[in-house]
Amino acid sequence: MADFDMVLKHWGPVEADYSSHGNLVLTRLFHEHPETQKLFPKFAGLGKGDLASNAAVSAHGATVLKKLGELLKAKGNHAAILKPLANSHATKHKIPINNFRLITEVIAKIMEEKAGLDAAGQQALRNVMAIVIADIDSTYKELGYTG
Ligand code: CUP
Repeated sequence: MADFDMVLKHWGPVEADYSSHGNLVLTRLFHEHPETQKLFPKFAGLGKGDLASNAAVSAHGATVLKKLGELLKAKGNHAAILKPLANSHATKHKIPINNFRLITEVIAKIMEEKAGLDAAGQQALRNVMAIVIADIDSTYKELGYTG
């Protein structure tokens, strides 16, 4: 089975509640990699309990997971989705490329816990994200952003 489909097979539980899963992803990312929290000025001062109940954290987490859902469903034909995203993350949000690798590992773990994504499914997610991240990196380089 294609990598996209292996992940999409377990997408139902994520899609059923993007906000809760999105909050979990960002809260876990900030806990495991505290420096990533500083990339979000709105969230920078929040402790763990505040993060879990913060509507803006849930909203951005939901945005991230919805984007990933769109990318999975595009099955590699994702240039039109990814270009604007890479542009805004380079020029506006200034998110260095390695953060996408960090969030990939967090999403793999959350999907294991909450959606039963097994080891092969987690590898499939890493494979999909490796392509996505390489494409973001190309746009970053075109823009002269060295993140
Ligand atoms: O949208 C958004 O916001 C994004 C999403 C995505 C991209 C790519 C892939 C998948 C998803 N984001 Cu934001 C991202 C990120 C952040 O924010 C942070 C860190 C990392 C990543």
